[in-house]
Amino acid sequence: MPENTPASTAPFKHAVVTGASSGIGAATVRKLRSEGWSVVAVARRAERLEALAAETGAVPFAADVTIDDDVAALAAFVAGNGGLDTLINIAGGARGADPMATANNDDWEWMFQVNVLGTMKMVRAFLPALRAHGHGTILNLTSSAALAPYEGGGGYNAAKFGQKAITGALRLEEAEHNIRVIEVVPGLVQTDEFALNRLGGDPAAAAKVYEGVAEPLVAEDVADVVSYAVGLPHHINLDEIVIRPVAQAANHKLIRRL
Ligand code: 8X3
Repeated sequence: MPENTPASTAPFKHAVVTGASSGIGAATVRKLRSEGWSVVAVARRAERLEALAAETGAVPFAADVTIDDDVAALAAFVAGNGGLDTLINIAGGARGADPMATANNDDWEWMFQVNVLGTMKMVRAFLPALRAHGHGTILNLTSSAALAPYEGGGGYNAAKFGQKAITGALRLEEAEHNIRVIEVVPGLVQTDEFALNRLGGDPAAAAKVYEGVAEPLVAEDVADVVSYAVGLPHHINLDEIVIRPVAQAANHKLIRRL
């Protein structure tokens, strides 16, 4: 950066990416690194982060976004390692596909913790640095489950509707601080862990989610869109990007060729 360029107006390209141990988070770290970003990769599973760091040159930091002390330690670490201009909240997920009649308290609480409270805690911790930077970006990964409820989706729908709501509030609150807030809203994405985690680790049940779908999205498809959105000139805000496979014309219309 030229010496006379104020830090607050310079392109910076320092990102923090959560959910980095697998799936869309890991693919996003790979994509951003390939485009020259500095990345702090965050997830609970340290060994996976170490492998990703060795592969990509990202800086690993093991933390649980739902734990206040972890988030505070992460914020201090980032502040001491070059700061950030872009926060990418990918940590999240679904547990269970029960109807309301048999809803499981623990599953619902976990989904609210990681999708809603985890996003809030990360945003709250990093807003001071993003405001100080002057051209901050926050990207939250929600889901098409935030657009329409479906049977067996109640807990996940509620968590993702909630995460969508806080993303909207944040955009309104932070515009005056020149922080753009992007929401990426994926539909069916075939990853190693999403359906497996949701369905109690049952690989056959997880495979059925994608059965007969010619080309579900993969993590790299979403990572491409994430990196495009955060790489645009800062005055352009893609507020809300819905990304689905062609075979999924809507939540309720998924073409399976069986
Ligand atoms: C995942 C999309 O269709 O399983 O976030 O709710 S869906």
